[in-house]
Amino acid sequence: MANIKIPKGWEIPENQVTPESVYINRRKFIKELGIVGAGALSLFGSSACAQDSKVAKQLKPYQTQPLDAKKNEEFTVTRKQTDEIVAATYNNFYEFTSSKSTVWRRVEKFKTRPWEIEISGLVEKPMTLDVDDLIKQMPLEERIYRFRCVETWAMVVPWIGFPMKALLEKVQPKSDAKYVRMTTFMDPDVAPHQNNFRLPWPYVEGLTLAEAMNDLTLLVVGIYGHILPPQHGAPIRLIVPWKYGFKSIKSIVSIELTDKKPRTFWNIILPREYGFEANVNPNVPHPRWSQATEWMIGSRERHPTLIYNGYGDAVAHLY
Ligand SMILES: Nc1nc2c(c(=O)[nH]1)N[C@H]1C(S)=C(S)[C@@H](COP(=O)(O)O)O[C@H]1N2
Ligand SMILES: [Mo]
Repeated sequence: MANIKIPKGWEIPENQVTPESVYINRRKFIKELGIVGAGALSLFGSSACAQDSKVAKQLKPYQTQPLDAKKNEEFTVTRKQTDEIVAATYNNFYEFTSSKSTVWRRVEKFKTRPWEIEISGLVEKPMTLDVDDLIKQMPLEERIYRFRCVETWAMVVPWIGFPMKALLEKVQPKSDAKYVRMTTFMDPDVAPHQNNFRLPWPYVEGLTLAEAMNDLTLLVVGIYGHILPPQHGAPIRLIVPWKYGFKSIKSIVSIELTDKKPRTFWNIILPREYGFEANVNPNVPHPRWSQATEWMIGSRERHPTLIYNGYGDAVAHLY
């Protein structure tokens, strides 16, 4: 697996960020004007607005059901929250496409319910659960986190989820469990890039057990007061806010406790560029670009990157 030749086109989008920012600002503009349906568009005559109305209509199916959860005030940030429409239309979900601004449209056939998640390996109580049964048993809360992609884009969003620790305590890791290995669904009929046999599908990520048990580590089932929409990794995804975004695996079907460090998707593809640990660090440049600064999607804001993405107090002791 380690010798896979990566098609050039696959690598490029990881660093192609500028054109999308222009596109997204237009989306933000529509949101701010409060245009949600085609009717409101009669206010404008231009063809650009006709195009925007099409986008607004297409986005509708992804405006999912409300999901209530108490805000945990311990987890908030001073930086301005990213607009929902911006976060929902700029995604990485390589199973569907490498074009970030189109993921939200290409997930149309992706059925995220019913959905089962299997917890197995070195645990006392292995189990397979329907995701909605799991959600009912878990302590849901809302947390506003910074999020930092390895490509240098960043956002601030309110996730709804529960600490991974709560699930692990339920299945009871055995004393020899050292790592948690998580796997995304596999369905090439729905997710066309999974037909690319040169890539090591399904997407796999991993954490040490200590990282998985850290209070910051969330299993996420909602965002902005809604059920997680497909493009964000419905019905359940990981969020580890002190690590680069690729660690935060989407649409999880399996969580396995192991005693061996798992090989992970990007690490298999480009081991010199994407490590297992992948903690946000302004002082360690990516081999192809600097990590010193980051830009907030949907805006022109640029900020210095923070070590551990600003979460050092909670996680620095792990390293
Ligand atoms: N299964 C899967 N999970 C994934 C990815 C992916 O391509 N497939 N992309 C990762 C990357 S690189 C990032 S930055 C985040 C993006 O999450 P968002 O689209 O919800 O912002 O998801 C991560 N999780
Ligand atoms: Mo990313």
